[in-house]
Amino acid sequence: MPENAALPQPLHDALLQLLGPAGLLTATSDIDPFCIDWRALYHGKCAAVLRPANTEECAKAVALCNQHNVPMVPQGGNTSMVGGATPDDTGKAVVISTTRMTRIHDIDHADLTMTVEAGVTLKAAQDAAAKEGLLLPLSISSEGSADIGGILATNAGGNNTVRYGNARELALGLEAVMPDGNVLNLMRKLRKDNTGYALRQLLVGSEGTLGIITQAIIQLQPAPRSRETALCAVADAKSALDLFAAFRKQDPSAIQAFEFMSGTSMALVNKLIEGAPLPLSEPAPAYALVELGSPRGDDSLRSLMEDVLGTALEDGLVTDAVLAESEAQRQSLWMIREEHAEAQKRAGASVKNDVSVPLAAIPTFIDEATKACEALIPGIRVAPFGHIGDGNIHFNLVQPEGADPKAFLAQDHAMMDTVAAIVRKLGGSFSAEHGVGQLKTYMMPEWRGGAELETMRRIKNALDPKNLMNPGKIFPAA
Ligand code: FAD
Ligand code: 2HG
Ligand code: ZN
Repeated sequence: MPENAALPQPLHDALLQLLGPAGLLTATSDIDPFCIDWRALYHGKCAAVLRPANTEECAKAVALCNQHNVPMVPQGGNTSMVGGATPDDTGKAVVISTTRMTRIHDIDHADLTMTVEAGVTLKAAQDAAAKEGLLLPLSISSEGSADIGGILATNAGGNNTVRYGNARELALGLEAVMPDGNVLNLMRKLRKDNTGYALRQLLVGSEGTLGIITQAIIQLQPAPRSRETALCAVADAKSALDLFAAFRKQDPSAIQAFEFMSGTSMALVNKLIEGAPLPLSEPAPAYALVELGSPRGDDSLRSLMEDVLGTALEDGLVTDAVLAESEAQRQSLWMIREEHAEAQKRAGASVKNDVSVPLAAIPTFIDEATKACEALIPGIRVAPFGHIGDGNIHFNLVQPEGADPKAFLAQDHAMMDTVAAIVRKLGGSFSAEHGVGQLKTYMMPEWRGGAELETMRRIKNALDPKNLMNPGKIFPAA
């Protein structure tokens, strides 16, 4: 692998003067952690890591890099599942990290908004909202590290999308440093504002290819005053969907989360994560985790949960269930769900298919994709889980026990293409929430080719004619 290339001396000196030693990292041991992704699939190189402390510093640093034609890779919590925040291995780029931009400016109770800098972690933002009796309605397992900038840049989804939408729906206002260093200030708190193109929505989900998000105004909600959470054993995805429909029929607005876990994936959590045993009497083929929430503080939610689950148990739709009786129990049920990604990481190499299909097609998708993958690689562990209420299944494939991880990963495209063909036939998407990053660029021509990809390229060229902002992401090499 090539060594880290040095920054051109005049650029180095200008950046050091602008950012100070805390804002410019060049020692290999300091910058290496910024060059490896969470899954350790990509080991890139960079010339430096820039850590601006505010928008002004970020804008000036970007302008300098642009003048010197240095590529820039925006990075937040570095939890991308698709190598989106990892530089390539030429070592020419700088990583621009938002980790020092951590101010929460304002929580507005009239408009129900929070104004934050991009480097505030989702967890810190959620906690700040909770302290004021409000809810930041986005929840993902990486929330301790993932930050507001990264979440908006990827349009993250997660556990509460079924009720409140993706990150996109929460972004009322945005500020971004564009590739030439200009600041685009879209920091408006308005729910109604039809004044031309919605540029903030262009930046949301742009995966760092159009600019660096530096601040945002996020919509909040009143915190639910009551919550009910249950883990249910079910026969399969079809039963989980029938249970979802039963809750939705009673009160769609009460469903805060509806998650699916296969027996294979659950077993990995129970085996590999300390303190996460199965809280049911015996293992099941599949599970649903349901959370209801209500602004009312009465016991109507408990009645709703008990009524629907009671009928489902009588009908055999649910074979066993545990209801959280305290906040601690609620958290331990969620811990089991949230550890799925970590458990699969510990189980060896895995190939992720973060797909979505229409709800009705999920059982067919899981059946067909399971059979196809088992035929492709004997012994493969098919371990799907995910946000089934949104039609989003993480159809993850874990290496056969004892297999060589490298040999398994060498077949990643064969596995991804096998799954993708079925997703495509069923009218789905190859990336529901994790984005394209560098992992899935090769799929773009087939899935988004023609006018759609061409329009994306024109936007990219117009805003970043030198292709300096996160090159190699989203777009396949020309
Ligand atoms: P990074 O990984 O640092 O960057 C992600 C992308 O955004 C890169 O392309 C990067 O260049 C760009 N970027 C980062 N910051 C900025 C910025 N300020 N301006 C412009 N571009 C920027 N995702 C989900 O959607 N739902 C989940 O449930 C979910 N669960 C996860 C669980 C685990 C354990 C892990 C490891 C990841 C999970 N993810 C999930 C994926 C990931 O956490 C999210 O995509 C998250 O939004 C990334 O935030 P980040 O700050 O870590 O971004
Ligand atoms: C989740 O839902 C994340 O937990 C991670 O999106 C999914 O590990 C995965 O594939
Ligand atoms: Zn997810």
